[in-house]
Amino acid sequence: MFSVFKKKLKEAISKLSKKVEEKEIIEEPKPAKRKEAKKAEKKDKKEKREKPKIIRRISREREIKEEDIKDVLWDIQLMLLESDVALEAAEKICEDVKSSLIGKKVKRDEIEKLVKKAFEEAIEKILSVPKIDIEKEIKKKKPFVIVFLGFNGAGKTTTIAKIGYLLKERGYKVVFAAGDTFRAASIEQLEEHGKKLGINVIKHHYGADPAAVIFDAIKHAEARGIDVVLADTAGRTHTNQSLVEELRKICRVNKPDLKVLVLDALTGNDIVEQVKMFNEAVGVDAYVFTKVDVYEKGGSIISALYKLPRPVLFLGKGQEYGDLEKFDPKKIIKILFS
Ligand SMILES: Nc1nc2c(ncn2[C@@H]2O[C@H](COP(=O)(O)OP(=O)(O)O)[C@@H](O)[C@H]2O)c(=O)[nH]1
Ligand SMILES: [Mg+2]
Repeated sequence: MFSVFKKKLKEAISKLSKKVEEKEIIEEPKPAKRKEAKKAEKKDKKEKREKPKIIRRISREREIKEEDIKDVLWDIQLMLLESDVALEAAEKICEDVKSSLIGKKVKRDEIEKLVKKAFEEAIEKILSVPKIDIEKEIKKKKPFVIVFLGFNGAGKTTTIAKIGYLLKERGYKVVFAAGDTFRAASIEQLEEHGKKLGINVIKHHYGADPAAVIFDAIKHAEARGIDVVLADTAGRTHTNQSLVEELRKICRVNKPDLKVLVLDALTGNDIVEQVKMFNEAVGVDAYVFTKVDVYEKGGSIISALYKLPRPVLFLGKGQEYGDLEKFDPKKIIKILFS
C-alpha cells in the first residue's frame, strides 16, 4: 500500500528543497561598487575552496512563503489524485499543509521533516475516525445482527466468512444469513464457507426476498442462543434503484445493529460515489476495506473516510480466513512516511 504515494512525495520534497536553495543564492547580498565586487568575488572564491559549498547553504534559514510552495503543493495535489485520493480530500489536505508551512522558518535540511510532518498531520486528521471493537459491540445485544452492504465483488461474502471465523475462534456462536439471493452461486459460496467453519447458513431459494431470509436467521439465532447473525446481501440488482429499495426493506424489517459497508480498496476514487449511495440508502455505521494486500495506492481509504468518517471494523488483507487486520491510522501513516 502507498508505494506510489511515497515515491511521489519524495520527488516533491526534493523539488522544494532545491527551490529553497536557489532562493538563497539569488538573495546573496551584492556589493555596491565594482572594486568591492571584485574583491568580494576573490574572497568568495577563496572561501569556496576552503569550505564546501553545501555547508554554507545549510546554515541559512529562510521563511517559507506562499510562492515557494505553490508548485510543490500542486505536485502534491496531483500525487494525491494519482494515488486515488478524491479531489475534495486532496484539496483539503493541501490546504492544511499550506497553512501549516507558510511562515515557518526553515533550514534546507529541515524541509523534508517539516513537509512530512505537515502531511502526516493533515492525513492523520482524516484517518482519525472513531474506533470500534466488534466484541464490545456484540456483547450489547443477543443476537447482534450485522448486515454487510457493498457492490458485487467488493468482498462481502469473503469478509463475512473471515469475521465468522474470528468470532467463532473467540467463543461466540454465529449464524450466516444468505441474503444475496440474486447473484448466481452466492448461496453455495456462503454454504461452502459455513461447512468449512462449522457455521450454520440460513437460506431460501434464488430470487427469494432477502429481508425474509435475514428475518429467519434472526429467529433461528433467538431460538438457539446464537450471539451473532452475519447477513450477506446482493451487491447489485437490476438497477441501483431496486438495490436501494431492497436494502431499505432489509433494514426496515430486521433493524440491524450494525450496517457495515464493504469496499474494495482497488475501486479508486469512485469509492466516494459508493459511500454516498449506500449511506443515503440505509446509512453506513462502519467500513471494511478489502484487498488492501494488493492495493498499492492507498488513497481510496482516505477518500472514503473524508467523505463519511465512520469506524473501520477491519482491513481485508488476503483470501485466507485469518487475513483480517485491525485498522490503525498510526500504522498507515508509518507506511506512508517511512
Ligand atoms: N486479495 C484479496 N482478495 C479478496 C479479499 N477479499 C475478497 N477477495 C476476493 O475478491 C473476490 C470477490 O469476493 P466476494 O466475497 O465474493 O465478493 P462479494 O461479491 O462482495 O460477496 C473473491 O475472489 C475473493 O476471494 C482481500 O482482502 N484480498
Ligand atoms: Mg457475495
